Amino acid sequence: MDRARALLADASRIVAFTGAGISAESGIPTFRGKDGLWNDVEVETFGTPWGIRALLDNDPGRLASHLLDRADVLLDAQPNAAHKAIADLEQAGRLAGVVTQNVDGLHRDAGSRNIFCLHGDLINWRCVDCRQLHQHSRPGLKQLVQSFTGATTANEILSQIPHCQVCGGLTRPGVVLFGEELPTDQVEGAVDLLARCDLLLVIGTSGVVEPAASFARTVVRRGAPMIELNMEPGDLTSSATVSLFGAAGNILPELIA
Ligand code: BV8
Ligand code: ZN
Repeated sequence: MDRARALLADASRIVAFTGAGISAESGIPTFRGKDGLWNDVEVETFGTPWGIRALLDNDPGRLASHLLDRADVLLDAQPNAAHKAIADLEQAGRLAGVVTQNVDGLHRDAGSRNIFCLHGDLINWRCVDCRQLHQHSRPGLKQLVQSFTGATTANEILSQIPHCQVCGGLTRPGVVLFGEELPTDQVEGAVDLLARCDLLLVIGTSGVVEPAASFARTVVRRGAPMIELNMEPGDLTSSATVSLFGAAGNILPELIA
Protein backbone atom coordinates (compact mmCIF):
# COMPACT_ATOMS: atom_id res chain seq x y z
CA MET A 1 0.00 0.00 0.00
CA ASP A 2 2.85 2.43 0.77
CA ARG A 3 4.50 1.77 -2.61
CA ALA A 4 1.15 2.32 -4.32
CA ARG A 5 0.62 5.56 -2.38
CA ALA A 6 4.08 6.79 -3.42
CA LEU A 7 3.26 6.12 -7.09
CA LEU A 8 -0.02 8.01 -6.69
CA ALA A 9 1.72 10.98 -5.05
CA ASP A 10 4.12 11.31 -8.01
CA ALA A 11 1.41 11.08 -10.69
CA SER A 12 -0.62 13.94 -12.14
CA ARG A 13 -2.32 12.25 -15.11
CA ILE A 14 -3.74 9.06 -13.65
CA VAL A 15 -6.06 6.87 -15.74
CA ALA A 16 -8.35 4.17 -14.33
CA PHE A 17 -8.81 1.06 -16.50
CA THR A 18 -11.75 -0.91 -15.10
CA GLY A 19 -13.55 -4.23 -15.58
CA ALA A 20 -16.49 -6.11 -14.11
CA GLY A 21 -14.78 -6.46 -10.71
CA ILE A 22 -15.28 -2.79 -9.89
CA SER A 23 -19.05 -3.31 -10.15
CA ALA A 24 -19.10 -6.60 -8.21
CA GLU A 25 -19.86 -4.79 -4.94
CA SER A 26 -22.79 -3.09 -6.70
CA GLY A 27 -24.35 -6.55 -7.04
CA ILE A 28 -23.43 -7.17 -10.69
CA PRO A 29 -21.90 -10.65 -11.07
CA THR A 30 -18.55 -10.75 -12.87
CA PHE A 31 -18.10 -12.83 -16.03
CA ARG A 32 -15.30 -15.17 -14.96
CA GLY A 33 -14.12 -16.45 -11.61
CA LYS A 34 -16.14 -18.37 -9.03
CA ASP A 35 -19.70 -17.07 -9.45
CA GLY A 36 -19.09 -15.63 -12.93
CA LEU A 37 -21.95 -15.10 -15.38
CA TRP A 38 -20.26 -17.15 -18.10
CA ASN A 39 -20.02 -20.14 -15.76
CA ASP A 40 -23.65 -21.07 -16.29
CA VAL A 41 -24.58 -18.93 -19.31
CA GLU A 42 -22.86 -19.95 -22.55
CA VAL A 43 -20.86 -17.10 -24.03
CA GLU A 44 -21.58 -18.38 -27.55
CA THR A 45 -25.34 -18.18 -27.02
CA PHE A 46 -25.68 -14.92 -25.12
CA GLY A 47 -22.39 -13.14 -25.80
CA THR A 48 -22.33 -13.16 -29.61
CA PRO A 49 -24.67 -11.62 -32.21
CA TRP A 50 -25.13 -14.98 -34.00
CA GLY A 51 -25.97 -16.67 -30.68
CA ILE A 52 -28.61 -14.06 -29.89
CA ARG A 53 -30.01 -14.26 -33.44
CA ALA A 54 -30.25 -18.06 -33.18
CA LEU A 55 -31.95 -17.78 -29.79
CA LEU A 56 -34.49 -15.29 -31.20
CA ASP A 57 -35.32 -17.80 -33.95
CA ASN A 58 -35.22 -21.01 -31.90
CA ASP A 59 -35.95 -20.18 -28.26
CA PRO A 60 -37.26 -16.60 -27.88
CA GLY A 61 -38.68 -17.36 -24.42
CA ARG A 62 -35.19 -18.15 -23.15
CA LEU A 63 -33.82 -14.92 -24.67
CA ALA A 64 -36.63 -12.91 -23.05
CA SER A 65 -35.96 -14.37 -19.59
CA HIS A 66 -32.19 -13.87 -19.96
CA LEU A 67 -32.70 -10.22 -20.91
CA LEU A 68 -35.09 -9.74 -17.98
CA ASP A 69 -32.58 -11.29 -15.53
CA ARG A 70 -29.67 -9.21 -16.84
CA ALA A 71 -31.74 -5.99 -16.91
CA ASP A 72 -32.88 -6.52 -13.31
CA VAL A 73 -29.29 -6.78 -12.11
CA LEU A 74 -27.78 -4.09 -14.35
CA LEU A 75 -30.48 -1.42 -14.28
CA ASP A 76 -31.04 -1.39 -10.52
CA ALA A 77 -27.35 -1.30 -9.60
CA GLN A 78 -25.90 1.70 -7.74
CA PRO A 79 -22.29 2.91 -7.85
CA ASN A 80 -20.16 1.62 -4.95
CA ALA A 81 -17.30 3.18 -2.96
CA ALA A 82 -14.79 2.21 -5.66
CA HIS A 83 -16.68 4.07 -8.42
CA LYS A 84 -17.03 7.08 -6.09
CA ALA A 85 -13.31 7.09 -5.22
CA ILE A 86 -12.48 7.24 -8.94
CA ALA A 87 -14.95 10.11 -9.45
CA ASP A 88 -13.46 11.99 -6.44
CA LEU A 89 -9.96 11.62 -7.88
CA GLU A 90 -11.19 13.11 -11.19
CA GLN A 91 -12.94 15.98 -9.42
CA ALA A 92 -9.70 16.65 -7.49
CA GLY A 93 -7.97 17.04 -10.86
CA ARG A 94 -5.68 14.02 -10.23
CA LEU A 95 -7.36 11.54 -12.57
CA ALA A 96 -7.49 12.35 -16.32
CA GLY A 97 -10.26 9.84 -17.08
CA VAL A 98 -11.65 6.31 -17.03
CA VAL A 99 -11.37 3.58 -19.67
CA THR A 100 -13.92 0.90 -18.84
CA GLN A 101 -14.95 -2.47 -20.30
CA ASN A 102 -18.20 -2.29 -18.34
CA VAL A 103 -21.54 -1.45 -19.95
CA ASP A 104 -23.39 -0.73 -16.67
CA GLY A 105 -22.99 3.08 -16.66
CA LEU A 106 -22.00 3.13 -12.96
CA HIS A 107 -18.89 5.31 -13.46
CA ARG A 108 -21.14 8.01 -14.91
CA ASP A 109 -23.69 7.62 -12.11
CA ALA A 110 -20.84 7.98 -9.58
CA GLY A 111 -19.89 11.37 -11.06
CA SER A 112 -17.01 10.48 -13.42
CA ARG A 113 -17.11 12.54 -16.58
CA ASN A 114 -14.20 11.70 -18.86
CA ILE A 115 -15.17 8.08 -19.56
CA PHE A 116 -14.49 5.84 -22.56
CA CYS A 117 -16.61 2.67 -22.81
CA LEU A 118 -14.63 0.20 -24.92
CA HIS A 119 -17.50 -2.31 -24.99
CA GLY A 120 -20.29 0.23 -25.41
CA ASP A 121 -23.06 0.65 -22.88
CA LEU A 122 -26.68 -0.29 -22.23
CA ILE A 123 -28.22 3.18 -22.47
CA ASN A 124 -27.05 4.24 -25.93
CA TRP A 125 -28.79 2.12 -28.56
CA ARG A 126 -27.92 2.08 -32.26
CA CYS A 127 -29.91 1.40 -35.41
CA VAL A 128 -28.67 -1.88 -36.90
CA ASP A 129 -28.97 -0.40 -40.42
CA CYS A 130 -27.83 3.23 -40.27
CA ARG A 131 -26.20 3.22 -36.78
CA GLN A 132 -28.25 6.30 -35.74
CA LEU A 133 -27.88 6.79 -31.97
CA HIS A 134 -31.01 6.41 -29.81
CA GLN A 135 -30.44 7.35 -26.14
CA HIS A 136 -32.57 5.77 -23.42
CA SER A 137 -33.04 6.61 -19.75
CA ARG A 138 -32.63 3.87 -17.16
CA PRO A 139 -36.33 3.93 -16.19
CA GLY A 140 -37.28 3.88 -19.89
CA LEU A 141 -35.00 0.91 -20.48
CA LYS A 142 -36.45 -0.93 -17.47
CA GLN A 143 -39.94 -0.41 -18.85
CA LEU A 144 -38.85 -1.62 -22.29
CA VAL A 145 -37.33 -4.82 -20.91
CA GLN A 146 -40.31 -5.41 -18.59
CA SER A 147 -42.43 -5.55 -21.74
CA PHE A 148 -40.57 -8.79 -22.66
CA THR A 149 -42.13 -10.48 -19.59
CA GLY A 150 -43.79 -13.71 -20.65
CA ALA A 151 -42.78 -13.25 -24.31
CA THR A 152 -42.60 -16.66 -26.02
CA THR A 153 -42.39 -15.67 -29.70
CA ALA A 154 -39.77 -13.64 -31.58
CA ASN A 155 -42.48 -11.26 -32.68
CA GLU A 156 -43.55 -10.54 -29.08
CA ILE A 157 -39.95 -9.43 -28.41
CA LEU A 158 -39.30 -7.59 -31.68
CA SER A 159 -42.62 -5.73 -31.54
CA GLN A 160 -41.50 -4.08 -28.28
CA ILE A 161 -38.15 -2.90 -29.66
CA PRO A 162 -38.10 0.72 -30.85
CA HIS A 163 -37.39 1.36 -34.54
CA CYS A 164 -34.95 3.90 -35.90
CA GLN A 165 -36.40 7.42 -36.17
CA VAL A 166 -34.31 8.05 -39.27
CA CYS A 167 -34.59 4.90 -41.41
CA GLY A 168 -37.10 2.70 -39.61
CA GLY A 169 -34.56 -0.08 -38.99
CA LEU A 170 -34.40 -2.08 -35.77
CA THR A 171 -32.41 -0.56 -32.88
CA ARG A 172 -30.32 -2.53 -30.35
CA PRO A 173 -28.22 -1.80 -27.27
CA GLY A 174 -24.86 -0.32 -28.24
CA VAL A 175 -23.11 -3.12 -26.34
CA VAL A 176 -20.14 -4.79 -28.07
CA LEU A 177 -20.61 -8.57 -28.21
CA PHE A 178 -17.85 -11.04 -28.98
CA GLY A 179 -16.80 -10.90 -32.63
CA GLU A 180 -18.01 -7.29 -32.91
CA GLU A 181 -15.83 -4.26 -33.45
CA LEU A 182 -15.29 -1.78 -30.64
CA PRO A 183 -16.83 1.69 -31.15
CA THR A 184 -14.19 3.80 -32.94
CA ASP A 185 -14.91 7.02 -31.04
CA GLN A 186 -14.50 5.22 -27.70
CA VAL A 187 -11.31 3.47 -28.81
CA GLU A 188 -9.75 6.67 -30.17
CA GLY A 189 -10.57 8.60 -26.98
CA ALA A 190 -9.20 5.79 -24.80
CA VAL A 191 -5.97 5.44 -26.80
CA ASP A 192 -5.38 9.19 -26.64
CA LEU A 193 -6.02 9.29 -22.88
CA LEU A 194 -3.79 6.26 -22.22
CA ALA A 195 -0.98 7.67 -24.37
CA ARG A 196 -0.68 10.64 -22.00
CA CYS A 197 -1.19 8.98 -18.63
CA ASP A 198 1.66 8.74 -16.07
CA LEU A 199 0.04 6.09 -13.85
CA LEU A 200 -2.46 3.37 -14.75
CA LEU A 201 -4.86 1.99 -12.15
CA VAL A 202 -6.12 -1.40 -13.40
CA ILE A 203 -9.17 -2.28 -11.32
CA GLY A 204 -11.27 -5.45 -11.33
CA THR A 205 -10.37 -7.01 -14.66
CA SER A 206 -9.12 -10.53 -15.44
CA GLY A 207 -7.33 -9.09 -18.47
CA VAL A 208 -8.44 -11.89 -20.84
CA VAL A 209 -10.57 -9.90 -23.30
CA GLU A 210 -8.86 -8.35 -26.32
CA PRO A 211 -8.16 -5.82 -27.61
CA ALA A 212 -9.06 -4.10 -24.27
CA ALA A 213 -6.35 -5.86 -22.23
CA SER A 214 -3.70 -4.86 -24.75
CA PHE A 215 -4.52 -1.19 -24.21
CA ALA A 216 -3.36 -1.62 -20.61
CA ARG A 217 -0.24 -3.56 -21.62
CA THR A 218 0.75 -0.83 -24.11
CA VAL A 219 0.84 1.77 -21.33
CA VAL A 220 3.16 -0.42 -19.25
CA ARG A 221 5.38 -1.16 -22.27
CA ARG A 222 5.94 2.57 -22.83
CA GLY A 223 7.23 2.76 -19.24
CA ALA A 224 4.32 4.10 -17.15
CA PRO A 225 3.83 2.39 -13.75
CA MET A 226 0.67 0.31 -13.20
CA ILE A 227 -1.13 -0.46 -9.94
CA GLU A 228 -3.44 -3.48 -10.11
CA LEU A 229 -6.42 -3.83 -7.76
CA ASN A 230 -8.00 -7.26 -7.82
CA MET A 231 -9.18 -10.11 -5.62
CA GLU A 232 -6.65 -12.47 -7.18
CA PRO A 233 -3.86 -12.50 -9.78
CA GLY A 234 -4.92 -12.35 -13.45
CA ASP A 235 -3.48 -11.91 -16.93
CA LEU A 236 -2.28 -8.36 -16.22
CA THR A 237 -0.58 -9.14 -12.88
CA SER A 238 2.77 -9.79 -14.61
CA SER A 239 2.63 -6.20 -16.00
CA ALA A 240 1.83 -4.61 -12.61
CA THR A 241 4.34 -2.44 -10.72
CA VAL A 242 2.30 -3.05 -7.55
CA SER A 243 -0.65 -5.44 -7.07
CA LEU A 244 -3.11 -4.85 -4.22
CA PHE A 245 -5.30 -7.89 -3.53
CA GLY A 246 -8.71 -7.35 -1.95
CA ALA A 247 -12.09 -5.79 -2.75
CA ALA A 248 -11.84 -2.53 -4.73
CA GLY A 249 -14.59 -0.99 -2.58
CA ASN A 250 -12.32 -1.37 0.45
CA ILE A 251 -8.88 -0.73 -1.00
CA LEU A 252 -9.51 2.20 -3.34
CA PRO A 253 -10.97 4.69 -0.83
CA GLU A 254 -8.12 3.80 1.55
CA LEU A 255 -5.50 4.17 -1.19
CA ILE A 256 -6.62 7.62 -2.32
CA ALA A 257 -7.42 8.98 1.16
C1 BV8 B 1 -13.17 -8.09 -31.39
C2 BV8 B 1 -20.18 -6.91 -23.46
C3 BV8 B 1 -12.65 -8.16 -33.66
C4 BV8 B 1 -21.47 -7.46 -23.05
C5 BV8 B 1 -18.11 -8.10 -23.63
C6 BV8 B 1 -8.77 -15.87 -29.03
C7 BV8 B 1 -7.68 -15.27 -28.43
C8 BV8 B 1 -7.67 -13.89 -28.18
C9 BV8 B 1 -8.78 -13.10 -28.52
C10 BV8 B 1 -9.87 -13.72 -29.10
C11 BV8 B 1 -9.86 -15.09 -29.36
N1 BV8 B 1 -11.05 -15.39 -29.91
C12 BV8 B 1 -11.79 -14.27 -30.03
C13 BV8 B 1 -11.07 -13.24 -29.56
C14 BV8 B 1 -11.48 -11.84 -29.51
C15 BV8 B 1 -12.49 -11.64 -28.37
C16 BV8 B 1 -11.86 -12.03 -27.06
O1 BV8 B 1 -11.09 -11.27 -26.50
N2 BV8 B 1 -12.18 -13.23 -26.55
C17 BV8 B 1 -11.55 -13.65 -25.31
C18 BV8 B 1 -12.63 -14.05 -24.30
C19 BV8 B 1 -10.61 -14.80 -25.61
N3 BV8 B 1 -12.77 -10.23 -28.36
C20 BV8 B 1 -13.78 -9.76 -29.11
O2 BV8 B 1 -14.53 -10.45 -29.76
C21 BV8 B 1 -13.91 -8.25 -29.14
N4 BV8 B 1 -14.10 -7.84 -30.50
O3 BV8 B 1 -12.10 -8.58 -31.14
O4 BV8 B 1 -13.56 -7.77 -32.65
C22 BV8 B 1 -13.16 -7.64 -34.92
C23 BV8 B 1 -12.30 -6.86 -35.70
C24 BV8 B 1 -12.76 -6.43 -36.91
C25 BV8 B 1 -14.05 -6.74 -37.34
C26 BV8 B 1 -14.90 -7.50 -36.53
C27 BV8 B 1 -14.46 -7.96 -35.30
C28 BV8 B 1 -15.15 -7.82 -28.37
C29 BV8 B 1 -14.91 -8.04 -26.91
C30 BV8 B 1 -16.06 -7.41 -26.12
C31 BV8 B 1 -17.02 -8.47 -25.76
N5 BV8 B 1 -18.07 -7.91 -24.89
N6 BV8 B 1 -19.14 -7.73 -22.89
C32 BV8 B 1 -21.66 -7.35 -21.58
O5 BV8 B 1 -20.82 -6.67 -20.94
O6 BV8 B 1 -22.64 -7.92 -21.13
S1 BV8 B 1 -16.83 -8.85 -22.86
C33 BV8 B 1 -16.95 -8.88 -21.18
O7 BV8 B 1 -15.62 -9.21 -20.74
C34 BV8 B 1 -17.27 -7.56 -20.48
O8 BV8 B 1 -17.19 -6.43 -21.32
C35 BV8 B 1 -16.16 -7.50 -19.45
O9 BV8 B 1 -15.94 -6.25 -18.97
C36 BV8 B 1 -15.05 -8.00 -20.27
C37 BV8 B 1 -13.77 -8.30 -19.60
O10 BV8 B 1 -14.04 -9.07 -18.48
P1 BV8 B 1 -13.63 -8.41 -17.06
O11 BV8 B 1 -14.17 -7.03 -17.01
O12 BV8 B 1 -12.18 -8.57 -16.84
O13 BV8 B 1 -14.47 -9.27 -16.05
P2 BV8 B 1 -14.11 -10.73 -15.53
O14 BV8 B 1 -15.35 -11.29 -14.96
O15 BV8 B 1 -13.36 -11.48 -16.59
O16 BV8 B 1 -13.07 -10.45 -14.35
C38 BV8 B 1 -13.52 -9.78 -13.19
C39 BV8 B 1 -12.27 -9.51 -12.37
O17 BV8 B 1 -12.65 -8.75 -11.22
C40 BV8 B 1 -11.62 -10.78 -11.85
O18 BV8 B 1 -10.21 -10.68 -12.07
C41 BV8 B 1 -11.95 -10.79 -10.37
O19 BV8 B 1 -10.89 -11.35 -9.60
C42 BV8 B 1 -12.06 -9.33 -10.08
N7 BV8 B 1 -12.94 -8.97 -8.97
C43 BV8 B 1 -14.11 -9.56 -8.60
N8 BV8 B 1 -14.63 -8.90 -7.55
C44 BV8 B 1 -13.80 -7.87 -7.27
C45 BV8 B 1 -12.73 -7.90 -8.18
N9 BV8 B 1 -11.72 -7.01 -8.16
C46 BV8 B 1 -11.77 -6.05 -7.21
N10 BV8 B 1 -12.77 -5.93 -6.32
C47 BV8 B 1 -13.80 -6.82 -6.31
N11 BV8 B 1 -14.77 -6.71 -5.39
ZN1 ZN C 1 -31.58 3.74 -38.97
